[in-house]
Amino acid sequence: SRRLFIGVGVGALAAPALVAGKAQAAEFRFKFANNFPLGHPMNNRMTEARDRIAEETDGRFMLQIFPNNQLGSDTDTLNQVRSGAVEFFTLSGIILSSLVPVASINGMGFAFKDTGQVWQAMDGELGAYVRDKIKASRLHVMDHIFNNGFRQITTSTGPIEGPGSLRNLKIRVPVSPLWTSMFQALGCAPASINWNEVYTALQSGIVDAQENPLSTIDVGKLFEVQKYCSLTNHMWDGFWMLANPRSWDRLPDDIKEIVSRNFAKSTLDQRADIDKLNETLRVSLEGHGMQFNEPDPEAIRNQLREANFYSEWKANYGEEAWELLEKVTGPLA
Ligand code: X2X
Repeated sequence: SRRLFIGVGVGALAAPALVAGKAQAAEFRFKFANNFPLGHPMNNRMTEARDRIAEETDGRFMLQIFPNNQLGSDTDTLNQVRSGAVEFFTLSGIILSSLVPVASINGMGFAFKDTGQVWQAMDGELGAYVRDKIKASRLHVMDHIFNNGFRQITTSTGPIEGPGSLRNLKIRVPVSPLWTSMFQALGCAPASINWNEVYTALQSGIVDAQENPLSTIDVGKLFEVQKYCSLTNHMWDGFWMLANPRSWDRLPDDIKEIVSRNFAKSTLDQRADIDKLNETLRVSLEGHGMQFNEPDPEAIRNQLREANFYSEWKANYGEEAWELLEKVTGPLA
């Protein structure tokens, strides 16, 4: 019968085991795009969310995961989630700031002491403030931010021992005014490059350095093209789960609730996975030949103070946002 045939095509990407018995195409098929390969905790945990949601909605809602910038660079995919070509997209708040200026505030240099402070701010008033601004920019955003982690500097040329090593360093930074401003204040020559071009840019020597959390250095195999890793912990970065607002609003309330709850669970699971990786990956990266050092962060931070970096960004974000940040971190400048 016809019913049997319809069932065959359903769910190549979307939880085949759970829907194999269903003779009905999903009512809602939403794409989720992101910049990490399969095997990264964000994709592992979102795969679990996909399967739980398929089961709880009885196959009505199917998530299709497009990893590894398959649908385009981060800059391109931001346009796609705005237009509705993609329904969900995870993007660093710091990159999102090209559209929503205050969204980079979690990346303020040397602001958070540890991830405890990060969650206090991002699950608290500061995160709520940022999400309101994102929603006012005609994007929907889920309540919890994924973990990328504290960022470290890698180079092919030599370790970062202090502010002097940063002078004229040709370093890749993601496409974002905060990143460019911060590394200029540190005396570097930053180049804005999307993540999907970073490996090639390092390999071909367009830049000599980049900065990312250890889990991202590892998943991007940057140890193949970078020798030194300096543990600067210079900023914390995370990913907001953005949704096209028209697509989101089309969902019935019961499905919205199931999706929100399962995304939230997977986000909290992913945070813990990443914290663990960032704590333990040093040894494995050393095994790949990387050399680590731990420069004094205060000396680098002083360079930012002297360049008036903090007062400039306080003025950019405004008093209200800055106060919410300092409420958690203490005075920054
Ligand atoms: O582009 C980067 O460096 C990355 C992967 O960390 C982000 O998505 C911000």
